[in-house]
Amino acid sequence: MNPITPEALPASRPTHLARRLVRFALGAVLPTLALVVFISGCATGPLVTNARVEPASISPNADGNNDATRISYTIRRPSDVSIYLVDANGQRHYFRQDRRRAARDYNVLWAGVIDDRVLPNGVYTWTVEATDDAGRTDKATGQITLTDGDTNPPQFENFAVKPAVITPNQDGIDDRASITYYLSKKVDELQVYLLPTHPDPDNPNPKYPLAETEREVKPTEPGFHFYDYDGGIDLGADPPPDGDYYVVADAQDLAGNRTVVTKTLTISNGGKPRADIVKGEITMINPETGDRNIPLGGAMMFTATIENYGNVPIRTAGPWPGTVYHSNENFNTLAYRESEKSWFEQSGTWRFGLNFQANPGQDFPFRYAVGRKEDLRCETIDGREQCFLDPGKRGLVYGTIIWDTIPGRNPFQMWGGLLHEDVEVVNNFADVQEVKVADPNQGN
Ligand SMILES: [Ca+2]
Ligand SMILES: [Ca+2]
Repeated sequence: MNPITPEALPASRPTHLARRLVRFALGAVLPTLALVVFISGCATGPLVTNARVEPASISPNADGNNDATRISYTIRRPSDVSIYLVDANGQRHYFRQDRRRAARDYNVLWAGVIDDRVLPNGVYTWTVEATDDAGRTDKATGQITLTDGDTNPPQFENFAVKPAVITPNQDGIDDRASITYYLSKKVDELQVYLLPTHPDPDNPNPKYPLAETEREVKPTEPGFHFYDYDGGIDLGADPPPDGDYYVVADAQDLAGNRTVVTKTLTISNGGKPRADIVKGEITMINPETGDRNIPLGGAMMFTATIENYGNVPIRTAGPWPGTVYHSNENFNTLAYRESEKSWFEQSGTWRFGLNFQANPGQDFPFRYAVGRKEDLRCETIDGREQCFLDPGKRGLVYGTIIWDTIPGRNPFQMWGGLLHEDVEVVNNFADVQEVKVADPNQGN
């Protein structure tokens, strides 16, 4: 048996248009299956028979009325088959070109679309042409009229990707790209994704789809659209591998007009930053006595080691190891006093901090860079010095707190934390220890 076989549809993915066409095709084809006849391989006679295009007039505008026509034909010997339309200027528009076809009946729907565009209104001559292995060519022709076609393709106006290079590693510098455009009309299907400019041949699905930032305008509706792209890292995913990508925006309207636009985006130093306090250990002592009883006005020293065990640099900033805090100060008051803006809280910066029980003010008031300058790599970025603890490196942190006030609770618990500012406290409540400030008025 050689059942009538719908050809593969032109769209590369199951669009609304395709789904409608398939339903239409099945409805038309199934009742005829009972009438299928055997077609034997004929060595002679016409190659193409029974060629028809019905209806002979369509209005490809997705209004549900006469949007598509059915092209049916019989191939009687294995052939290379082309189907094309010739417009009033004599130009050919190929629907199929040199497709290898076995001997049998064929049946395919056509909605007026060639190369992702609805053809302009007009009268066209259709041709089904076949060439067999002996080089003999045969063809059938007829006319089809297109009226009221939707020939207005969707447009991505002002399509922009900024910046052109991102480093999605949550360090607060170039972590995200904004992708924006104005979509000119309602569409049926829309995708925005990253595609490597040099895809790995072993990777069958190299696309990285982008989710639009939620707004009132639905992704398929006309209007301004916005993607805030961080490589997926804020949701815990690893970003795509470092390299060059196309940002592809691809839309298809209901009539089948399809528009694809691209810009380039480079990803470098991408990855989830990973660092911790080595062994979770923090040494806190009164340097005079070696314990944690501090006379009022006395010093408590601490040391800790931070390790970057991830694959991307982590960014840090002062106050630098060795800094002395008075107990009523915090990193903000030091930043004001020293006129050093980089010491204020900064998105994406990593710092080691100390916090204590019943602390009435700023969380983790005593903050420090995650290493000494000699542990770090520093460079000037956009006119400012930025320092990084590179993957595999350790940073030494130490400092002094002068307890010249008595906390509301005494003795009190004190602990460290590794702060990834505006992202998370990576290791809160590290090495909780009891500290006591001796109040001379209470005789202890
Ligand atoms: Ca129509
Ligand atoms: Ca970055």
